[in-house]
Amino acid sequence: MTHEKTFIMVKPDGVQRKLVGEIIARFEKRGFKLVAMKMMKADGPLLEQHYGDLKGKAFFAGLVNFVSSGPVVAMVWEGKDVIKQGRVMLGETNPLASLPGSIRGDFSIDIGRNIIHGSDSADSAAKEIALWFKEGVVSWDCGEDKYIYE
Ligand code: DAT
Ligand code: MG
Repeated sequence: MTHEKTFIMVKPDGVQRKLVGEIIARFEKRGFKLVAMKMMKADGPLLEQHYGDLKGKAFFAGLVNFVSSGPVVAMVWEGKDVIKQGRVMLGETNPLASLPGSIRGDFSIDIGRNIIHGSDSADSAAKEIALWFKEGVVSWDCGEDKYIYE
């Protein structure tokens, strides 16, 4: 189904390092469709909800603190299998385990500075899109779709 959606966020390290355009370009060139985007500062309560599954982890406070330290770019991308494909494009959580060609493998080194977030399942994608884009996303027809999907 070509209307699957995933939540992708460039974290403060990716914004500071001016990787927003590079990341958007990779998703666009692959053929995925941007249906929502905003730059914002995420506060602690939002991030505690977003990373709720990780609450018991030793790195949780540091993670929330870092991701709230500066602007992020939150996006929703749409397309066939985009949740799984987005994760493959990101690489592994630990950049040192990420292959060259992946975003984390090409642009990062430390796990706590891995520059980008991507939903890991249909369930988390739905929750994250609802959490970050309460205003909803944009539905639009892309004229190239007939050259991307057979
Ligand atoms: P991912 O971002 O690949 O979905 P995750 O959901 O397990 O990974 O963790 C969220 C973020 O938390 C991750 O991008 C970086 C940080 N993190 C995860 N494991 C960590 C660890 N062992 N030490 C420090 N930060 C960690
Ligand atoms: Mg995760």
